[in-house]
Amino acid sequence: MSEKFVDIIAAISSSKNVIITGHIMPDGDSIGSTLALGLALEKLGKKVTMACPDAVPESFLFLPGADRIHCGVPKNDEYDTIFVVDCSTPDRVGEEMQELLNGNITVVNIDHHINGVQFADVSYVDSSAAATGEIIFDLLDELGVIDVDIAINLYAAILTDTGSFRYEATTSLTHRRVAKLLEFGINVSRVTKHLFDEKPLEVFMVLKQALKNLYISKCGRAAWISINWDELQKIGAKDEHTRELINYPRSIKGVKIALMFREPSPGLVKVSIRSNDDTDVSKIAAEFGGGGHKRAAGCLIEGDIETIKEKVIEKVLKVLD
Ligand SMILES: [Mn+2]
Repeated sequence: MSEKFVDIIAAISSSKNVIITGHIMPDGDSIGSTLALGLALEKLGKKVTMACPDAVPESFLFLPGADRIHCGVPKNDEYDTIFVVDCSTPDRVGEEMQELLNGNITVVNIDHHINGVQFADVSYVDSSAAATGEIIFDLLDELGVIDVDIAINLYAAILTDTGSFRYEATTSLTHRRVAKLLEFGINVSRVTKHLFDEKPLEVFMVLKQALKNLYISKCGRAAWISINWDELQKIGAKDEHTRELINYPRSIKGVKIALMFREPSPGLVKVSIRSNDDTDVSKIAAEFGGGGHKRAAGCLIEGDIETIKEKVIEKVLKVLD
């Protein structure tokens, strides 16, 4: 047995009643990692509650076990251990879940973000992993508990966080892990159809609106797109329908830094920042109270979306100079 997971495996061994959660505004890595770990711990005889601070986005509802994910913290339960996946800071689990972290409970954190905060009793952070799903794969592989349902969840986690193996964080190890997952009998075309090729109409309505707000800086090295709360309301779209918008400014030739501004609730602005070269955008996000990875970062800022856009773009242009 390898040394790297001894503390996590000890925490698993001494647990009986566990809760697992990922982050607010969940992505595929957050949901897939929660499910994979949850299904595995159940096979190991634990009482498992899988939770998510926000509702599971529609495109992930096909994942095995997704119907069991509880939105928020289920009340009246006495957990001995909480597993927090894909979260670099405790506030990523949302206010309600964060209260749980402060209680009489063992906190285990498994993550792959850089510059995170140490908030758990047991932490395993590997920023060389392209997805938290890669770390969970190693752990569950070592425990010998992976089956096809768990494999599908890990595959979805890794596929979504690597942009289908297109992002820089993708390594030969990523592919080796996925090769092992496929051996469990994943129906690749079915999974990728659900994840990428079957989009709700709202996604296109949002795109149509947001493209009217696609801009590029004079220097051509920064581009941004945005959609505000009123526009989302008119369409009847949810925040989950906006997640692909960042790809449009990001894929303009010559753009070094791309941004997306959206307003998931009135007066709250989510900024996503992507880097196409060596600029570390997690540093830009950190200046506004956020974080992330070198090439993909974000922050949540309260205030007027137009003012926030101006401020963040000004900072980005300064960094590019
Ligand atoms: Mn992730």
